[in-house]
Amino acid sequence: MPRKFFVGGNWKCNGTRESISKIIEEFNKGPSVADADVEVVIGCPFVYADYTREKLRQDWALSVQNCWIGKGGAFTGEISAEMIKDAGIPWVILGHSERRHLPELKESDETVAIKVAYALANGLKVMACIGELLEEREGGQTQAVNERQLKAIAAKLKEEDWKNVVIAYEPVWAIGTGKVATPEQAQEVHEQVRAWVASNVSPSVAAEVRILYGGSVTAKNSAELAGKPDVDGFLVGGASLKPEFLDIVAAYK
Ligand code: G2H
Repeated sequence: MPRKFFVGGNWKCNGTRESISKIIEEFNKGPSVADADVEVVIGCPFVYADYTREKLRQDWALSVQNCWIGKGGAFTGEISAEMIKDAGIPWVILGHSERRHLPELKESDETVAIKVAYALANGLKVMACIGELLEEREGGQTQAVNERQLKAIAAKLKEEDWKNVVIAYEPVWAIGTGKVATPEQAQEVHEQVRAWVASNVSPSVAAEVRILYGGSVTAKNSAELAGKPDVDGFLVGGASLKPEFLDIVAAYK
């Protein structure tokens, strides 16, 4: 079965009711994807989830950008996977590099892996992010870092869990910097990631799992990236707050 193209928007910590209303008005003008070979998911801030769902076209799904590591309880300020599921939100982005690397957050491979497993066990679908820092790339560590991050996640999942996971490869040096990976750089890593999944999870999961590229994706560079055989879609930050996101969605064609 061919892998259905996947485009995730990651609004990060951006937006107001006014700006969300405006951008959704633009998104809702785009052609229906209900029967198209593309799945579209918008990752909004928790506090705007209901508002976004109310306004957003029904053929695009909703995600949030984080969740608590386990069951809810006395964890002030946190939001559990059960709550996200109960609120009718099907997706969560986990392991984003901003959560892994910002000094205020510093989520470890293990924390990310526990979150991924817990979210899946509670009925959410997960965009699981991995990716290397600039110094890791320059030190020839790209493959090792991606495999280490993946290994932590894979160790906690059963084979059937993977049908609810998409992997987002986001080289940290390309995030929000305007420095996009070349299609060849993206393909090289995506191929390595798929090979790792084939050897360490199973060949059928490797054949089916969608591997997204993230990092300064724009309407301009998306078509060429999408042309690479192991690039199954995108996780888009800055450009998902702009009308050009519709052109990125159309890159599957
Ligand atoms: C990477 C990406 C979205 P941007 O973080 O996850 O952001 O497209 O702004 O580089």
